[in-house]
Parts: sequence; structure tokens; C-alpha cells
Amino acid sequence: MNTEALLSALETKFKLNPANARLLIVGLGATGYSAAQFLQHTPIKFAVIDSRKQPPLIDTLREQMPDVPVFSGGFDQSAFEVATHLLVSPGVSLNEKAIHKAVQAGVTVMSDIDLFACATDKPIIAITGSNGKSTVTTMLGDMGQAAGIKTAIGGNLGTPALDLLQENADLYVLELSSFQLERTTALNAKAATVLNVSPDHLDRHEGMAGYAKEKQRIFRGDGAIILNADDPLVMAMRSEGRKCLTFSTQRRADFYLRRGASDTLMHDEQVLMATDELHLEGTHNIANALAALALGHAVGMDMNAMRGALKKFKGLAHRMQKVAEVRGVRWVNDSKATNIGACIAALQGCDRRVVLIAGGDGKGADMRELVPAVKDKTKAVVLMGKDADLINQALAGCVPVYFAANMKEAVKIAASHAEAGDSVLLSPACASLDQYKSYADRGNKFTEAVMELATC
Ligand code: UMA
Ligand code: ADP
Repeated sequence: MNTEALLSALETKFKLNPANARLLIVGLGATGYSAAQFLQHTPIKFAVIDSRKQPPLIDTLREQMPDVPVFSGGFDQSAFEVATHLLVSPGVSLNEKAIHKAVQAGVTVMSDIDLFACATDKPIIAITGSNGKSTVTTMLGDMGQAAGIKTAIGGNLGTPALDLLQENADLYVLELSSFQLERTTALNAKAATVLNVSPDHLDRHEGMAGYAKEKQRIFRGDGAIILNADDPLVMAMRSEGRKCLTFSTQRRADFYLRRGASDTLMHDEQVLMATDELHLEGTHNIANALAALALGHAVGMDMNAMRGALKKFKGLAHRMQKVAEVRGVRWVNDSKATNIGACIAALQGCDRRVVLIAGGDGKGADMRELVPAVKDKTKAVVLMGKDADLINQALAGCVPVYFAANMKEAVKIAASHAEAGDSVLLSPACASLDQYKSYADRGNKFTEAVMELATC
């Protein structure tokens, strides 16, 4: 890292001068810790605060950086009063009283992505959307490597952006959530996309309009804009005077799906590959592949290398992952479907009758949007978790609904309603945290229960 260039960028973009700046890192999870590690090698003075009594990385921080002041167990206003800048972790709402007050007093809010953007002059591909972010980010990582470019992938995907700098890559591919974007101003990605916008995180954003506005922040700067021509909310983000590429599974676009005897992925008049060369389920994954091709193309990646990577891509765990075929019933783990849009895409992609297992924390979404796809594809629904009653009311008797207390019970009930030729799909349309450690934990519990069933 070139510290001089970093400090100059921080001074220009955030009026952050180490001589008088006091930066407060808000949140001591993966993001907060990565920011502390990064700042430790700069002259910027900082402290860390977390509202939790025992934030996950507090012991590691105290051991590794004993001189850094740490506050925990609440957002003590006095810590905010001496700060000139706040670096707020994505899990902390900007509506927190202490943050709100600090902002009113003139304190600048920034994100780890801002620090990252100021710390590198290497090209960045930035990816957001309600669904498909991790899949497209991973596809681009594979494409970059196949093209011989040292590529690092991370952000919301798991590895905090600042940790990626240690890889000294020539291309960074960042998955960004609406929470990361709402507090980011310095990003200028060489190519960026909003894959789609469907209801999610409405408990933290001001309605769909507010949520879409946060996503649109990914297009700040002067890089190429990649848009989903099938999503009107995304197309409304088109901006004059910027290089723009579109992708579509429904109409002619820069990168599109051509239906025919053999369905093909196209770039203008050029046939790129047949869809049956992809090892992925569902039309939504074709959209993801087209988006990845458009992003790669926008940064000048070799088309053959990109095609080769896509042909090898096997999909990520917990996304439409076939777990087993038991007595003619296919069991599919789509635990990562943490919102309505993902669940609808999963149902639409199923070519069999479905017994759906859903439920969890609906994050304030209107579950009635599930009705058409549920009516069209499912023969029964098994509900569990915090918002099971809410989903049941939304479905209003359109299919038989059963309730389960836990995953083992849900799998048992689903098995009793599925016949040979059907699929049982775990695609919850909800976050998992009311009952599980994570979506992965929920998916693993599902897989375990299915395996138990298979052996009895
Ligand atoms: N928290 C507090 N008090 C605090 C700080 C955090 O209660 O002072 C809570 C938050 O409400 C949240 C949890 O602690 O429930 C974690 O928050 P965090 O900001 O410390 O999270 P990190 O560990 O830094 O992880 C974050 C992303 N998490 C969130 O946005 C909630 C990770 O995305 C991301 O991989 C990581 O940064 C690296 O960039 C995870 C996620 O669930 C996968 N993202 C959401 C999603 O995909 O839907 C947005
Ligand atoms: P994200 O990182 O945005 O959560 P993932 O690639 O992890 O996206 O997929 C999350 C969920 O969304 C999975 O259930 C997956 O099957 C579904 N999904 C993936 N891509 C799309 C898409 N383009 N449209 C709708 N749903 C999708």
C-alpha cells in the first residue's frame, strides 16, 4: 500500500487529516476488525466501539492491538463526541441514535469500502442486487483467474474488502450489500452492476424506493454500468453519458439469451455458448452468467477464458443445490433464498411439482408476492420459524400448509406429502437467524435430516 496516496485520497474525499482526525470504528465484527488491522499501519488515530457486551473479535483485538481504545456494551455518546469520522460496520444501522447525533454535529460517516477505494488504484468490479451477488462475484473470480489476471474476491461474500489488499491483486471483485453501499461515497468501480431489485431488508431501508436508491450508489464514479434489461427498477438507474451494457434472458440486449432448438448465450450477433454447457439450475442463473460476461467484457477480459470458466462453474453450496434423490423424490437445498425474489426464482426454475419448506425472519417483506409462484408450482408448503403465521396468512389457503417446529420435523412432513417425481425444495424466502446461526447452518441441518431419511 502507498500510504502517501491513501492519505492524500482521504484528505481530498473525506477531509481526513491524521494531524487532527479521530476515527471511530463502529462495530467489532469482521469489518470492524479488518478496518482496525488496516489503520494500524497508518498514522490515523482510531478507537473501536461495539454495542454488544462481548463482540466476537474483542479478545483478538485486545491481544493484537493493546494500545487501541475499545468500548463495548453500548454506544457511549462520549466516544462519539470526540470523533471526527465514523467508520460504520454494515450490521449497524445509520439510524442509531448516537450515529444520528454525531452526523448532526458534523461528523463524517464512511465505510470500509471507502477506505478500500482510497487504498488501491487497481480496477474494481462491484456487484450488488437483491439476489445473485455471490454467484456472479464467484463467477468473475474464476473468469479473472482463467484469463491470467490475479483476481481477489470478497466484500459481503465473506472476506472484508480491506483484507483483500494483502493479496496484492490486479483486479478486485467486490460483492456489496445495500448496507455497505448506503455509507459508501468514494467507490469508483471500473464496472458495476445492480443485478436485480426485489424486496429485502425492508426493516432497515425506507421502502423499496429507499432500498433501490442505496443500491444505485454502486454506480458512483465514471466506470461502466451493467444493467438488467428485464428489471424496470434497475433500468431506471441508466445514466446518460456513461458506458452502459445490458443483459437479458427475455429480450435482445448486449448480452442475452437466444431461445431456439438449442438455447444460447449471445453477445450482439456472436454465439458465446449453449446453455446446456452450464452446470446450473434455473433461468436466474443464466441471467447471472450473462451479467458476469458483461462485467468481464467491460474490464477487457478475454472472452474465451470467461467461457471456459463458466463451463467449469458448478454453482455455490446452499443455492439450488441438489442434496439427494430418495425414492424418486428430489431434495434441493436453496437455504440462501433469504428473500421473496430468490424463492420465486427457485420455484419458477423447478420443472417438477414442489413441496416447499419456507419461513424464518421475513424482514418486513410482503409475503403475498409469493402467491402466484406458490400456486403455480407447489402442492404443499411446510412453514417454520418466526414469520410462519404471517406467511400462512399471506398464502390465504391457496395450497395446503403444514407447520413444523424444526428442520427435522419439516423434512418429515415434507416427505409424507412428496411422491416419486416431485421435488422438496428448501427455499425459505426468509433470513435464518431466528432459529439458526446462519443460512449455511440451516442448509446443513436440512441436508442432515434428508440424509437421515435416505438411510431409514
Ligand atoms: N452488531 C451489533 N452491534 C454492533 C455491531 C454489530 O449488535 O456494534 C450486530 C449486527 O446487528 C449484526 C452482527 O452484529 O447482526 C454483525 O454485524 P457486523 O457489521 O459486525 O458484521 P461483520 O461481521 O462485519 O460482517 C459484515 C457483513 N454482515 C452484515 O452486513 C450483517 C457480512 O455479510 C460480510 O461478509 C462482512 O461484513 C465482510 O464484508 C453477511 C451478511 O449477512 C454475509 N450480509 C447481509 C446479507 O447478505 O443479506 C447484508
Ligand atoms: P446473494 O449473494 O445476492 O444473496 P446468491 O448468489 O448467494 O446471491 O444467491 C442467493 C439466492 O438467490 C439463492 O437462493 C439463489 O438460488 C437465488 N438467486 C441467485 N441468482 C438469482 C437471480 N439472478 N435472481 C433471483 N434469484 C437468484
